[in-house]
Amino acid sequence: FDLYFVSSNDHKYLEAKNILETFGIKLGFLKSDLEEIQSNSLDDVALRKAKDAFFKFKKPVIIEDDGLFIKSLGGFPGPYSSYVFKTIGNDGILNLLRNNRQAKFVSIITYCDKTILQSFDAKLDGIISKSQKGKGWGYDPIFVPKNSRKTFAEMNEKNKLSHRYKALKKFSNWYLHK
Ligand code: ITT
Ligand code: NA
Repeated sequence: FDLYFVSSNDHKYLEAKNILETFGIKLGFLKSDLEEIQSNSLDDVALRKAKDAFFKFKKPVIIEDDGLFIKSLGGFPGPYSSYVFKTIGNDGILNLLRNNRQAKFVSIITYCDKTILQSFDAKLDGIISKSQKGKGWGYDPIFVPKNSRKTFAEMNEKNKLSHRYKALKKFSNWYLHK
């Protein structure tokens, strides 16, 4: 492989691999738990993760940092999405919400090699469903993207419209012409 995805999360890798395949890019996997700095900025977390990943493996890498931002909760869990999922989980989130259910998913893809450090971000607006629907990983059973009636977990076309798809599309345009 010319390019590797460094992450502890198999689901993220499999989706990224499938998405990049559609752009003609083959993506290897280096499964690794990168230490995440505590920061209110997803960008800072992503830059740091990418530098650590390159330093560790000395190969061209991309990493991804995601966050689910819920409007009525002031953007919570945002940069703490991973921790919040592991602690209160989807039921915990559902218990915090009332009428305003607006949310967005943000993805930052950061590329790092010997000379380049470059980020690509994208967001996808949506709402948090009233209950968990469908079988999926992470927040998929509670996130309903804009213009859809299904949660990510219930749909087949997630990889054609997700926050991950949008950020990887930007990355591909750059990577293939770099
Ligand atoms: P890394 O090792 O790559 O950091 P992670 O699972 O910790 O893996 P993030 O910090 O980027 O990944 O993700 C924040 C949280 O958001 C995490 O709990 C994920 O399960 C969840 N998440 C990210 N993308 C998602 C998606 O497409 N669908 C559902 N949940 C998602
Ligand atoms: Na993480």
